[in-house]
Amino acid sequence: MFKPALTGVRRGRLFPNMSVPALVSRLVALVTLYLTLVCLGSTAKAQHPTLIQNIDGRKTTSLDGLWRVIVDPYETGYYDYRYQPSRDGYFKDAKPKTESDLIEYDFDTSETLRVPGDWNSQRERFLFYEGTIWYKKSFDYKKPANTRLFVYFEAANYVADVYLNGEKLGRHEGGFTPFNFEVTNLVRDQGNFLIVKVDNKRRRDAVPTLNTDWWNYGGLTRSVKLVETPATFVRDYSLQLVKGSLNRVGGWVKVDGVKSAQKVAVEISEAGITQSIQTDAAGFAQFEFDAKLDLWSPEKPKLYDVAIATETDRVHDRIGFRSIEVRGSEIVLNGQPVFLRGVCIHEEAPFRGGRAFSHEEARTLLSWAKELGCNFVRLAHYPHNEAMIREADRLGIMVWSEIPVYWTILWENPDTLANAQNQLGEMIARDRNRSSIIIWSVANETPLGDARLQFLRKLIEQARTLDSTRLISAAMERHYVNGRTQMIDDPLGEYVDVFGCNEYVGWYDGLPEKADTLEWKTTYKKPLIMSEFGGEAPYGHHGPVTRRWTEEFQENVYQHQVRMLKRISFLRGTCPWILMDFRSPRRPLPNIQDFYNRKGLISDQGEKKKAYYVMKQFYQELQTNPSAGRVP
Ligand code: GCB
Repeated sequence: MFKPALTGVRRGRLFPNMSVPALVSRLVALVTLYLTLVCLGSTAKAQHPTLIQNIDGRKTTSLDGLWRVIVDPYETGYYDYRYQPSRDGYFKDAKPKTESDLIEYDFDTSETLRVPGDWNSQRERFLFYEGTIWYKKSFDYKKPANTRLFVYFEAANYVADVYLNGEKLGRHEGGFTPFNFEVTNLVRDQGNFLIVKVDNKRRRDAVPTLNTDWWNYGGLTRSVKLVETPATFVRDYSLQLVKGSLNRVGGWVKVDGVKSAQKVAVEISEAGITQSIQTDAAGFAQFEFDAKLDLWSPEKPKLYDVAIATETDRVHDRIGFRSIEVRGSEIVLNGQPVFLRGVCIHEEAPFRGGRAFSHEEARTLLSWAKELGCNFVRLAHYPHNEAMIREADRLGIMVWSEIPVYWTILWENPDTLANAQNQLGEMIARDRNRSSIIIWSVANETPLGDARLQFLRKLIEQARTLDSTRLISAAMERHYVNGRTQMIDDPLGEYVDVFGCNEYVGWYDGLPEKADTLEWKTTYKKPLIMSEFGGEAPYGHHGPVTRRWTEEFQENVYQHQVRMLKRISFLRGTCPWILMDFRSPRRPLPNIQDFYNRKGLISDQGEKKKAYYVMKQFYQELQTNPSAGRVP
């Protein structure tokens, strides 16, 4: 949810002939009304039309590093004692003017936290903290004439209220997608202070809702940047192969600024392409052109240098071109059927724990997946940081990306839907030019029902409108029709391109051998990705194969799973749960879990468990013979 603040109230126009005290009191009333509206969650639902595309292709100044923070569990810095939004909140960064002044906070002598970074993993006493922390960063910025300046947040979990120099820029809801605010008219050469209130309290009506099986890492979990652009600049663009084609590129450009109607060139110089287009008065232009390109694939992840040039701006990107389709039960990449050898990954940092955010961590996780034999990853259960997607582009790993519509969302609440739609829109806006992403997934393990179906259909329609080229999926429900047949006939199946299905046969559902007796059926002729399966064992915990929590038990789950998976004729992908152990508040078992979900094939310290090798061998077989052992 992105809500820019109201700005620019001018005395002369709005309040003619008003005395100064009357004017002040009117302004106070207005501000209070506004803050109340923001607090109550006003209904203005912007579709992030303002997100700047390809932030790394821009001139940026990092605001990462140490930020001053104030922990505020009662939100004293936001509400007064009547629980009304306060005019003199911490965002004012007030200082005593005389020695008798009463001000009960001081950012400049408060403790610090690193940004990017969740707070939970930075201080022992914040491990379980869910609430508000205020962040403050001071900076100077000499903005050249004829430029614009934005502050860009790669993500803040979960609600962020943002203020520059005491003025509210806006509020953003949703913990895993980027947002930006323009600060051109507020920034000054010296002494700027950016204050962000970040609140990660879980809410029943939020997305995700109260109940998840992952850690609710709070804070400015990803980088914060100042982005400088020309007065008129390329705000957004899309470039992909047209659906169903291997040699025709389609897309659009959106120019923003006073000179929005102008000539734009789309250049792929390595392929000898320069396409000229003209934007309309709203700054928008669409294009399509023929192009003979080396297609992006896991075997050859070719990326082209693409430039979008206007009279006033030039932005570079690295873009791969590939097609992805479904034909009957096949998933078809660049015209060839493909089996998705995948693994699920949470955005958790190897070795150190906490939310991952860096290219280095992305490379570690994705190279572990490659070593396992993967050509595909499911980035669960929310949009991961952009470095993951950029590295997947480079390494040639196809990606399933999803929003945190997980378990028990409030299907009938229009605000919950708007929130999910906004997060879906922001995910697609950020990553629509990344060739690695082949699937947008709209939900995980959601209970059957009419309200749920209507909710998810709206998300699917939205995803198709925003991006006609990728496949849509969801991890869906299945059920037993007798003790031996697993049936996939979730009504949502009609609307997706590919089924996702999570099953824990051998772990939550019977013992490992149960898998040998099962048959899988579906009422649809669509490909299936087994999007989760597995079992838990801490690395190094050994014992008899029949003893739960041992590596041997986990290995046995995988052995029986693999045999079962090979018998599913419409299976076109597998994503075991999960690459690496991750923190979860739902996993307290002492000496085994200790608040970690231990279903990793690899421990959080990078140690490979026995089950890892079962999966690796299956993927080796599939690499040499994509239909290895599977029934036709
Ligand atoms: C699931 C969920 C996943 C959990 C996993 C588990 O079905 O989709 O988020 O972590 O099971 O380990 O139980």
